[in-house]
Amino acid sequence: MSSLTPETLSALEKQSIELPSWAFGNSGTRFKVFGTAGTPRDPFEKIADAAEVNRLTALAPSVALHIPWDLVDDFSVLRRHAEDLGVSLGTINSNTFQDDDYKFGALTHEDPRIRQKAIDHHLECIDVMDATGSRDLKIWLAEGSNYPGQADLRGRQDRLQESLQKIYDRLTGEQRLVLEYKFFEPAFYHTDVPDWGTSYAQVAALGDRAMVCLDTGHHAPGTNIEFIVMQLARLGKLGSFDFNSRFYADDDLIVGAADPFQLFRILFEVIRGGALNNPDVAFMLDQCHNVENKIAGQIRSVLNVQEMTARALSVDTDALRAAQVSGDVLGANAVFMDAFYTDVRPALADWREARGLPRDPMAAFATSGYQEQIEADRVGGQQAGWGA
Ligand code: PSV
Ligand code: MN
Repeated sequence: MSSLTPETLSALEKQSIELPSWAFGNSGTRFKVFGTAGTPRDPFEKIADAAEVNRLTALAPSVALHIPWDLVDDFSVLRRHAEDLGVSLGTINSNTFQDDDYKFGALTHEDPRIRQKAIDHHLECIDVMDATGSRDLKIWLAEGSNYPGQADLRGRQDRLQESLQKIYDRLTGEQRLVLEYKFFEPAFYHTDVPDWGTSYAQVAALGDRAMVCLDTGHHAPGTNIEFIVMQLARLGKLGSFDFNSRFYADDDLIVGAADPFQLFRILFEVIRGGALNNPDVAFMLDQCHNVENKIAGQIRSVLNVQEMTARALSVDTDALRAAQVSGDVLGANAVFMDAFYTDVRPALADWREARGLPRDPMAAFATSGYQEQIEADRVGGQQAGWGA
């Protein structure tokens, strides 16, 4: 007997989490990027690995691309390749953090030539979106300064608005712009989009199809992230999530690994705010697997999100509400914690089996032979990674 209600199972069946193409490439720290056997050499192979995650979990039907890392001659070919493997091409991520011209900023730069170059890059990303059928352009900016007095904070904010407006004006149809924030790194004194409020102010000035992207790893320790989720959902500006975990800074570790209870609390507010399975809110991973197997790391990640969603859906909201209204502090907390502590894993395994999926997708991947096959096949060429 499943401990999950039919309503919970029907919500879980609709859940989808987009995978980042860069999760399948090599990554590391500023000290070392480790190569691993079987790592994709091009976007086609990255998509094949992402499709394997989806085949075993039915949770990850789309793949986000990063430009220029994932540039190909003909995106209609890449799109067909993805569709043949049962996945689609998702969010397009721009990159203004790997060019010498952007040392002092891109969309905020003092020099109009460099600003225009950065704007043009985003317009090219929208051309890619036209070809891939992607809806969202996700912008994360590495811009800021390291020393007090180094930069004109106000001028940069104004230029950012102007640049974003030019990008936004190029969007057509259903296309959207989602602006990510991050409180520091690579700039350490000030960052031009450091928090949800700044992202909100910038996108609100653009229009309805500009939204905020909340990367769970981009907050100071102790930040109540679920409060931000609630507020953005309430304001209708929660465009997307980048899920990951952090222990110290922007670690890009497996979602739910550092603090599963935080993930539970975030998903509770997602559900409360009507954002679960809401087409206006994209759920993505933004992770790098430096030392663990990349495909298994992505499988573990989507399963963690699924598991915490199942727990958050299990909160007895009537009992919670009654306790809240009557001022029963500990009663309300107990209702909340009961759901968090409920082990839904056996029920999820039964449910997967009933749908023709592996009970344990991690074990299924380990015995599938897929990893051995890509290690044998992917010999030679240059493994994908930062800048590749
Ligand atoms: C850098 O912090 C980052 O992880 C951002 O979160 C972006 O989403 C990602 O890189 C891809 O550009
Ligand atoms: Mn991110």
